[in-house]
Amino acid sequence: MLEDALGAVSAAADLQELQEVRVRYLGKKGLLTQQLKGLGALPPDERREAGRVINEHKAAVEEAIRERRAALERAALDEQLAREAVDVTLPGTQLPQGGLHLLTMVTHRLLDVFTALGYEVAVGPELETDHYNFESLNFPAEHPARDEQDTFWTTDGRLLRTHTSPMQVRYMETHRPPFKVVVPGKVFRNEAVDATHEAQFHQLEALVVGERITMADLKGAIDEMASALFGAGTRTRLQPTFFPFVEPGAEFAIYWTHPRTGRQEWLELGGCGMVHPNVFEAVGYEGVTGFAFGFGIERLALVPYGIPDIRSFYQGDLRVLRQFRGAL
Ligand code: YSA
Repeated sequence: MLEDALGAVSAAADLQELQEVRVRYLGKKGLLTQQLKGLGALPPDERREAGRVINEHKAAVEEAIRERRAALERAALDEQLAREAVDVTLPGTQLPQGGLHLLTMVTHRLLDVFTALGYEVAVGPELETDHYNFESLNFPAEHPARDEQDTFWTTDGRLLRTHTSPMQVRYMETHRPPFKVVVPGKVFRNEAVDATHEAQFHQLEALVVGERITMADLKGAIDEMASALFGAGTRTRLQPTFFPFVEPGAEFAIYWTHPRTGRQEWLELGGCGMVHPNVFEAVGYEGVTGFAFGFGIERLALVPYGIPDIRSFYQGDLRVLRQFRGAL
């Protein structure tokens, strides 16, 4: 029986089988247990020797089971470790890396230029009121200049701002001069979309107010920006034009070398002028003057990088966007 028991123990292929062998020999009704129980039936002189032998066998079977269990558990653990092994020296999975959109990079670059010149940066709401977008900027209702900025209206009578200029008034309402501030942001126009016009685009607005701010300061600020962006000594020009919230008003352009054609040409950027007295009156400012300018950021990004169509900024085509990764 001992041989059978030891053979069964070493043949047990897993812990479940080993448990069955243990029950078969050492359980309450197990074969060795039965033998022990049968000792009482033996004559007293045989009982002691038989008891010793059975107990020895029992201990041997218990020991064999303990060893087999340890071996099976070790094998199971080894197998699990092998199955779940991780090779920490293998190269990791490459995650796709995003990048900043060209317009974001150009905006950051512009903000760097202006903050270095001491300008503060402010942002304002894209959903505006008629008051801030037009009325307070000296566009009364029915003023023909409103036609130039056709607008998306909401059903509650508000509108998507058509330019960043409303922030001039919002900023002046909450700050006292002197100050220099720039406002980047998204603007919207109800326009026929083509290669140079989008219904949604970005502008950067600058506003400087103080005691003796002049048109020469305006020209100087535009010159500084042009030199920072396109190199020292870059020429700029102002040409008279009309915006209701400035007097005098002008369009401004930068003379630069087109990187693709190599030709020197004027790049029209946006509008500018001296803040109109009616605008100062609307915010309760007295005894100060100021200048402002605003321009399209897409325009500034389109031409230098030779992008033929403004719509490519918003189509999300990675083949286009990837070309400008780290461009600035
Ligand atoms: C004028 C005087 C100031 O003291 C301050 C700001 C201004 C600018 C004024 N708020 C304005 O929006 N003028 S604008 O209608 O001529 O637009 C300025 C620039 O925005 C344009 O020169 C152009 O670069 C860009 N822009 C206009 N419509 C656009 C557009 N860019 C893309 N798509 C459109 N639909």
